[in-house]
Amino acid sequence: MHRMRSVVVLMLVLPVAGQSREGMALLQKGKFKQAAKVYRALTEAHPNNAHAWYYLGYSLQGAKRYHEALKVLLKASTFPPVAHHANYSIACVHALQGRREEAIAWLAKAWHAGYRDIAGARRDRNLASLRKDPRFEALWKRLVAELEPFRDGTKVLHAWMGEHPGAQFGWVAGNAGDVDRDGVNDVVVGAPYVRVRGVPHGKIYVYSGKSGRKLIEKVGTAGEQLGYAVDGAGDVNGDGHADILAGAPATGYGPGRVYVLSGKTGAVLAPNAG
Ligand SMILES: [Ca+2]
Ligand SMILES: [Ca+2]
Repeated sequence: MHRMRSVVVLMLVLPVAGQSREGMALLQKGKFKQAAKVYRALTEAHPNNAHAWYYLGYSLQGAKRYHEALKVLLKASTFPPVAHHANYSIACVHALQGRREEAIAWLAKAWHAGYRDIAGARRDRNLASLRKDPRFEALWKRLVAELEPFRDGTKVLHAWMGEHPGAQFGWVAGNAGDVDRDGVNDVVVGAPYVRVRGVPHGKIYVYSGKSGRKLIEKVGTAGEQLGYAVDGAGDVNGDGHADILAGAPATGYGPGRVYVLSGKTGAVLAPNAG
């Protein structure tokens, strides 16, 4: 696994202004129209705020105001930090309106801007209209094949993407050991800036090394930034399932913790307060 970054790096990833607490809270409640108002005001006050543009587009999409959503998302897609999310959302809007060709073209753009969550795209209800289109699977196959020349001798077996911009999914990743006892080691990933009502709870994910399927997800408590460090713990409780170590430094919110989580259930086996 990667070692913890220095404090200097940490400061660079502290809260993004575009992620308004009020807007986030509204989005989490599915109140897309109200969220759109909040983000509209934010884009007016800060026209270069990439995240505000993206969340405005996302809110409009949620509110089914597709025409406006497209305009805003096209603007958001010009900002590199959110381009992959914006392009993906544009694909969703096209797919929702039955424009499959455009949707597939924008999925390719999302990929080239850094989008990698093929499993998420396959599940996404917004893309349901594409699932029976042979071009949908052919696209992923072609794009994954394109990656290979960039990595000498390395084949991409699985690629996952975070759920929220700014959540720092992939800040750390490590070998979890064989969590589900299928004979193949699994992968643990931290996303320490997953926010709940604007507060960084953090989250960890465990994925099957064999299928890429998500095996475990666990959100931290308020402020603790779970997933700032992750690693395999070995089989701590002797049940045959490899267990997980997860650090939660709670910078600025209180004492940190290190958790040992059951690989079988995701339950906390041992919390150690710092
Ligand atoms: Ca496994
Ligand atoms: Ca175990």
